[in-house]
Amino acid sequence: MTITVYGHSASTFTSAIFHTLKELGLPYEYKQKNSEDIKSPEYIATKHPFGRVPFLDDDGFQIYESRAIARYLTSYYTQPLIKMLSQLILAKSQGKEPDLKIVNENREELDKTLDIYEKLLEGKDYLTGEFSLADLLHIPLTYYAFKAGEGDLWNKRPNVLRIPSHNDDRFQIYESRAIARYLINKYQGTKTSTVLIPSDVHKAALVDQFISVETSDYSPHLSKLFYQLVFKKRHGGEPDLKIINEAREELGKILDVYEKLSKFNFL
Ligand SMILES: N[C@@H](CCC(=O)N[C@@H](CS)C(=O)NCC(=O)O)C(=O)O
Repeated sequence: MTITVYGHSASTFTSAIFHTLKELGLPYEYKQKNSEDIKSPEYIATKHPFGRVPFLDDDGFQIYESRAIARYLTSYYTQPLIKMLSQLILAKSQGKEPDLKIVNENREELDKTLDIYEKLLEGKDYLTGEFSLADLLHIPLTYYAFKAGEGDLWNKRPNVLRIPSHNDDRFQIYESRAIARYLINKYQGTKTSTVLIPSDVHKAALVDQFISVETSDYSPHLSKLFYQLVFKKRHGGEPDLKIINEAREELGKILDVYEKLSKFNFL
């Protein structure tokens, strides 16, 4: 397993990846990239189409957007859990017999990962010391693991047992994207067959990547246009042409990159 991070030491986005890797205890190689490197046609064509850092290569799997990278790295925890639960919950709910080989292999994998977590969580209640998105992302799957009768994996480790999880009766959450993700994690596959976040770790990471692009590059400019052209007008205000033109210009640049990315019908 070779994880390579392309980044810059002064980049806060890159340091988010360093912290994630350190917390997860994962070894990695680092390549420092300066502002010229990341604007080179080669870097834009083969790594990051927006010409930025950080960028991550995990044994050939490539991904950009720091939040998506961080979430992808935490899937080292969720992957064996997903595979185990796909047998214990999903297969059962479809009237199939769970494949015990898959269950056992992934339980073993998870056991090793939870040993690392047990050490990481020594002397603290949460992964970074305070409750954060990192802990939140662990909640839905861990909750299901307890429901599937696999609670012993957590119960035998006093530090790991503090990962919030086992009861979402009073679970409350805000922020639209986090709510959507929680609902998908909890209900995907139970009501319809539409898959919004694929279980394949690479496909899921790429969905994250584009959710992050949407959050940081696409929606902010579009929101400004919407506010000026629709909301303000509706409430009798005068749209600000300077804001409209700036937002239009910025959005145009982003859509130019999308235009190049659109090989398929969907992102
Ligand atoms: N939303 C991106 C932001 C990445 C970003 O803006 N990185 C900066 C360095 S801190 C960069 O590469 N800037 C060069 C540029 O935008 O031209 C992420 O989270 O990865």
